[in-house]
Amino acid sequence: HANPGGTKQVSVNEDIARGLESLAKTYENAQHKNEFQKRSNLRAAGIIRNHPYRITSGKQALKLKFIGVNIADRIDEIIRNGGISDREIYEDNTQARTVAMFGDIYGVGTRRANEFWNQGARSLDDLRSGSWALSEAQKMGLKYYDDLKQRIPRAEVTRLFESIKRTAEQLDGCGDKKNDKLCVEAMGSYRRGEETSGDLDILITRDVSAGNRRSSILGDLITRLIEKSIICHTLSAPSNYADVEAKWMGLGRVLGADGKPEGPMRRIDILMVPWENYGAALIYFTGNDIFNRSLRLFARRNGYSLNQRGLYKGTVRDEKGKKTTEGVLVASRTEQEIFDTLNVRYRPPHLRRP
Ligand code: DCP
Ligand code: MG
Ligand code: MN
Repeated sequence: HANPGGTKQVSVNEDIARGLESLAKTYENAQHKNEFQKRSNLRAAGIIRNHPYRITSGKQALKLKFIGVNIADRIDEIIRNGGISDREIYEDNTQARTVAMFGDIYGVGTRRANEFWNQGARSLDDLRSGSWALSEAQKMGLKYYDDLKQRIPRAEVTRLFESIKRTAEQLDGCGDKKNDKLCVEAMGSYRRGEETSGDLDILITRDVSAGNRRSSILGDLITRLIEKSIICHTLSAPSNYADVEAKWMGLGRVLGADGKPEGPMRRIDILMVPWENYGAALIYFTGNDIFNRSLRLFARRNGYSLNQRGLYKGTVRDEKGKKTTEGVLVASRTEQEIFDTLNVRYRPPHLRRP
């Protein structure tokens, strides 16, 4: 046994553990925090410190639980240089920050962000020049990087929403007078009453209860919004604008008093749903996502299944939890109906947190 007396003793791997801890600290100090990297370095430091025998190489450390190739490389460096140098800390810090910045580009995930780094990109301007394989959404994300990073003040969400709602109601047969009532609501963080929003989420349905038309207005609405230059780019269009359920995602901004675009570019999501599913869509699109997950879990534990279209009873799932039978729709028209059926008290949007 390496520590026969059982007394507290400095680990035979103390230098390696300290090196990994100092690396973990750089992640903590990084402008973009990288919790995952920080925690994996700290966990590795603990494991190495408690290992009873001297670790002499990264390869040897790889055999230990929770030590991966990145940490193993670090261990080799520490052993080689007797610690982590300031230069290494700086380089590590820069990589973590840059990869996090790439990951903040709309449409870029962690994997792609790391690929950009490995392919030599070191700045947003590097990505803007050169021949990178970028999707249309990523190009827009890059172009409006600074705009899209900012949250939208509530007053601006209101203005943008009102201008879109007005445009919708001006469409043929959509005005209140024509008895073809259109419901246009601002959703997400805005409906929950938050002071700022990451984007503007809009839910639209057509009240068909008085025999009105069911048809979608989404295609016409987007066309009109582009003509008015409220909408500037489409990031994702529905496969068929005429579907009664369809989602559009894109970019737009408020117009000034002179009718000219004003202020930063903003993300806009518009969801058109059938009247029958309106309540379930309201719950889904109001969120937040954690509240949704817990309500869905609650439904499931009580023999139901809840999604953005409705609440179902008698859903059958296989061992993996995958649905094999959808079940029977029991509530979907209003939020109240869904809460009542689940036998939970109605929760107003501003309290929809887990
Ligand atoms: N939603 C969800 N699960 C997801 C994404 C979204 O349940 N994976 C639902 C809940 C969200 C709503 O859609 O509240 C709107 O999505 P947003 O991403 O726009 O999130 P929020 O509007 O809540 O926040 P933000 O202010 O950042 O836009
Ligand atoms: Mg939102
Ligand atoms: Mn959204």
